[in-house]
Amino acid sequence: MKHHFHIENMKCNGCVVNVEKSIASLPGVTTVQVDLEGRSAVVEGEIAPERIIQAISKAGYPTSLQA
Ligand SMILES: [Cu+2]
Repeated sequence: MKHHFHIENMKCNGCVVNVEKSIASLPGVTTVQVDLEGRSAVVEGEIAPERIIQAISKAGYPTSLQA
């Protein structure tokens, strides 16, 4: 399953690393691609998108599912 997210508040590559780490540490995630300029992320894996949203938001980046 591939999930697309819109992520607020990423300002530098450090933010990208934070977001990547918070997603990659979740069980079931196989690949993570974070786009700083596009303020978005694509995540592949067997995981509910709500869990990903929760993890990123908790790291300080308000996130929503992108259609
Ligand atoms: Cu930053």
